[in-house]
Amino acid sequence: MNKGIIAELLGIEYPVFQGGMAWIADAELAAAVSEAGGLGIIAAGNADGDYVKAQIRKAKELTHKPFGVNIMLLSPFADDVAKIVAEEKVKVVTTGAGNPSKYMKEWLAADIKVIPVVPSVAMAKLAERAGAAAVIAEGGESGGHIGELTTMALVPQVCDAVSIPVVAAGGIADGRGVAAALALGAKAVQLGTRFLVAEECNIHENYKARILKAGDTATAVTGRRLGHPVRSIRNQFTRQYAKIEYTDISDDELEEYAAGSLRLAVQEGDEKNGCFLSGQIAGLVTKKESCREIVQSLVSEAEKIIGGLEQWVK
Ligand code: TUI
Repeated sequence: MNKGIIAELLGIEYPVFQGGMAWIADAELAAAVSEAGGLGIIAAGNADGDYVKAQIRKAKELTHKPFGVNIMLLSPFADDVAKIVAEEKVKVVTTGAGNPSKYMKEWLAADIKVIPVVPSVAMAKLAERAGAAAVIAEGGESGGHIGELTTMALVPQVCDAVSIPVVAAGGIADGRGVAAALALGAKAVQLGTRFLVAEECNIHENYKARILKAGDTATAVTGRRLGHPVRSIRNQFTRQYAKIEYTDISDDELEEYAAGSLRLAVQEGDEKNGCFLSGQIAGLVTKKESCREIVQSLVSEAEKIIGGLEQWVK
């Protein structure tokens, strides 16, 4: 079945991306999503080049289907990782938390499809001019580092502003969200929170339990003062951060307070001091499933609502 312009462009079966979640999206998760017909994405996060290279090699062993690598542009290792994805001839690179322009030439020369996350129309236009194959318009309902606009407002405005395909992200966790995104003009979707509880997602069980019991108002945003707002599940970490954020604490001390909190959540399951990144849609995520079940149910639910996907994503 022809699943449209994005699937064709990337050689995948369904227009469903798994978000490149820092510390979380490893080769096993990415390969499982790609094997299920979506686009699995390894997160480079703040990891060094050796780690990312090893994850790429592992994913190549686990699947022959296309997968991507997400480069978090605030990482001190972004330059190294940018080189490695070109050397390893990764099919798709997504970027987050910044402007990837300085790497575009090298990536395009390596025949990589570059798909930046954009929080605004201006960034989407910039990405298109720089040679992006598509853009991911991510609304502030997402977990992790977020922009100002909501998915509902951002996606149609980006769709009207660029002629490359748009992938919608933020606040999508089931077939209704997929159908809504396509109705706004997107040609594909990216989900993070729903994949957190996938059987193939190697995070601490406490993290999965947090997501499974989260309701609609479970998340909060920290880090606005430093210019890097981050959405995560409310807990002692977010409450303490909120308490000190607008005191006379220095930027360095504030940064120091948050340093390591994501690792504590993902690897230690530290309910008090961990930063459990999550989107606002966590309330819809109520059961553990395989990546295959997740991808299949997203597609079949969306098809029930809007008919065959093909006519929406062509
Ligand atoms: O990048 C994400 N989500 C993330 S990155 C991350 S690790 C982190 N930890 C602490 C502080 C910051 C990051 C956890 N979650 N999503 C994609 C995304 N990109 N959302 C928003 C943006 C974005 C923001 C500004 C993209 C481009 C941009 O451009 C600004 C400019 O003008 O350069």
